[in-house]
Amino acid sequence: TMRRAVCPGSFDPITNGHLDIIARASKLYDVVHVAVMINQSKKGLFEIEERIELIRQVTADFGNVEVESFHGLLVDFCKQRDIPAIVKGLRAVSDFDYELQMAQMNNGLSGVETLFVPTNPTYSFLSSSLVKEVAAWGGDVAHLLPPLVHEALIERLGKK
Ligand code: COD
Repeated sequence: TMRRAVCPGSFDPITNGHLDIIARASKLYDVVHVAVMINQSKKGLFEIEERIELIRQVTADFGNVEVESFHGLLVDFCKQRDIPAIVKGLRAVSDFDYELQMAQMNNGLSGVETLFVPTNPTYSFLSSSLVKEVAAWGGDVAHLLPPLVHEALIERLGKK
């Protein structure tokens, strides 16, 4: 049977930091599901469908990554697809508190396990929100995003 894991997030948009975690997970599991979790209280820069399309394109070469959105609890996404493991990147101690809480809550809800991958130090300061803020003020973020995502970001910010 296939060993499955999920990499969940907002991915607004996907960064090299996310991509590094997904790439590493894709070497450890037969199938990696990338779940773009829908958060109604957070209006993103990119529509959910745009985020999915960008992730699909930049993960296509891995060959075992499936991308979809989900509205609801992550544990329900996992249950419906028989996924026993969540893979997350840990950037710094500041991530740890909240990630530990979510991992324990998710385990208590359904028994799903969370595995933490230490972020590549090149990307330890990187987040989608900082990238958007820097890019909005004209800062150079080309080295922090896949080229295709960078193009989409510049185009989106230019339109506003
Ligand atoms: N390097 C490595 N990994 C990174 C980096 C980086 N630079 N940046 C982000 N990551 C990884 C982290 O593991 C992070 O958790 C993940 O990518 C996603 O990051 P974001 O910023 O896109 O997404 P978040 O933090 O908004 O995602 C939070 C979730 C959507 C996963 C969470 O809110 C959730 O599970 N929501 C669903 C509803 C639910 O089940 N709620 C109860 C939770 S107990």
